[in-house]
Amino acid sequence: QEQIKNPTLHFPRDMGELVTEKHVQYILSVEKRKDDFISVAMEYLRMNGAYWGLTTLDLLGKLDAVDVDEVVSWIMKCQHESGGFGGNIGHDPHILYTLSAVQVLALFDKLNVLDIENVTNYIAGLQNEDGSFSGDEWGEVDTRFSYIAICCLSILHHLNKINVEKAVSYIVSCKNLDGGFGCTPGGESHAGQIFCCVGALAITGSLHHIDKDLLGWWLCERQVKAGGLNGRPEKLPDVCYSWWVLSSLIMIDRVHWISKEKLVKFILDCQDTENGGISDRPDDAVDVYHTYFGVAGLSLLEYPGLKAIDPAYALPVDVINRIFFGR
Ligand code: GRG
Ligand code: ZN
Repeated sequence: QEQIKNPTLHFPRDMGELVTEKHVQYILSVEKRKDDFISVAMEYLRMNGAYWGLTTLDLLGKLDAVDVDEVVSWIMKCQHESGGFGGNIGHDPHILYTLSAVQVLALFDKLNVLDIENVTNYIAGLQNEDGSFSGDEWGEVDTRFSYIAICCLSILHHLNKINVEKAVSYIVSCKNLDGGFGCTPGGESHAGQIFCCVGALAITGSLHHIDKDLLGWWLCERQVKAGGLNGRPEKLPDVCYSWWVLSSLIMIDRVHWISKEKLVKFILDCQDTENGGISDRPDDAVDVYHTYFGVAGLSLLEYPGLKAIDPAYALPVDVINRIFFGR
């Protein structure tokens, strides 16, 4: 049987293939369709949606299909005087949207439009006495926000504005006996939360706090018979865990504990091969979120023709190299 050459992976022709051009058209059509029902219902997520859609385009090698100035000027209109960004123009700032705004500007090599002091002061101001982070002025605490703060400040070269040692010890206090992490101390292990904690520990050079074999075991047990990954025991597989679980396995160097071939097949089976886009499970409706995580997962799996993505920063490796090595 004909195989595409790859030193570690075999992609049999009958596995189906990534319909790249259809996905590009799908993302571009969603970006334009701003006032249909779903877009209105999801309006508060527009900044995250921009990150998912534009990162997907970049991984597919088609970022040049969008108008950079239009995107950058819209992003800057979403910034609040506090330095944080809202999900859309006129919305309250939140750390979630602030990371997406910074990530999109990084994709376009436009971080220079930012008032870095203002943005980094906003993020640093969300750190609490115990080292944890709140998501906004209302105070909800979650390890998601620890990851976001650390990722964002690292991209902006301002990790020194927070107490990194306390931030790390708070994350470690959310570690469970099964090797995983929850959203607050004692919270149940969940793959999304594990990505956040492992990512934050990776960025701060603190992975020694993780029992890699124990966590690797929990993570590789997320692969179900059909090849997809779930987010917790007994749950259904979902394409987005191809990101949350797989990136974590890569960061702790245990990715060889799952079947990459079976996972590739599961993701490809979730494509709408006619109209583009990827869904959470085969035959469900597609959305930009799962399209991003499907393509990002395939990138982590070294699927041919895709840009490589960094498992900790969730940005293309060439963007990360530009930020940290100036090339
Ligand atoms: C830059 C990639 C990136 C992320 C930014 C927001 C964030 C940081 C991370 C979110 C991590 C997280 C908690 C992801 C999980 C999302 C999800 C699918 C939740 C659903 O969980 P359940 O348990 O659903 O309700 P299932 O049925 O899948 O268990
Ligand atoms: Zn999902």
